[in-house]
Amino acid sequence: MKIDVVTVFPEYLQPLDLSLIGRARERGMIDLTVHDLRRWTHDVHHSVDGAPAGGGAGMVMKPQPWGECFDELIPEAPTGAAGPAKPRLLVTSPAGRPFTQAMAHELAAEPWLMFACGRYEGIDQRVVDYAADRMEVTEVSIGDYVLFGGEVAVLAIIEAVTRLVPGVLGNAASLDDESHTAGVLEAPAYTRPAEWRGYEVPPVLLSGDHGKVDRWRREQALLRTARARPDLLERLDPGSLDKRDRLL
Ligand code: 6GU
Repeated sequence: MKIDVVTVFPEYLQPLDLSLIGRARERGMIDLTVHDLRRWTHDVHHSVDGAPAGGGAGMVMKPQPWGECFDELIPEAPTGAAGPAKPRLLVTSPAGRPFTQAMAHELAAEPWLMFACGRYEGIDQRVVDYAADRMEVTEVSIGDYVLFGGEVAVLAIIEAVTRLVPGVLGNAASLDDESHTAGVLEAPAYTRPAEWRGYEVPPVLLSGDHGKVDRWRREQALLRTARARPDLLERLDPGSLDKRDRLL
């Protein structure tokens, strides 16, 4: 998978050199490049923003550097070489479509993702409209709160997406029952020792009875979901319920 990130703060994306994503990049499974938007400015101050049309507080990212960035990074016509002609463009915005595990799966199937990190009061809307006439564009948000800019959102999205790319995660089985894949949250986890500061690992987990362990985990998962995310239980597909599930 090819990933480009365009930002005015490339240093913000340094964590992508670390850990599992760094390893996936070294192994060639993820081809990720971070670009400084100021590379496509021409004035001495490398300015990327301007006052909002119509007035108001804050600054808006101006279209010119974004346009020249797209011109350079995205070929106008297929070159005939291998690889996709156009990326799927993700523009970060608190006004975007909510990012979910389902969208992570959708993005993990794309051959080329490009992230445009919005800063200040956002990017001039014509950048989005221009791109949408030429490629698939999704404005995306990671939750109902406001960040200074999209960089942290892009870190979260890239982490959620790349761990679904085959070969990136060491143990693919850990993708199966995790929180949000099954529509309910995961049961709590424990490890050794069996007793710690007077707190015990639930004895069923040490019983060796896999059937009982599965049933306990299922009940804990439903209980946890009812407490922390009742909205998820309401949206649960009745077909995913087991006849032994007792909904509280
Ligand atoms: Cl993607 N960007 C910004 N600036 N704030 C956000 C967000 C994105 N998602 C939630 N809040």
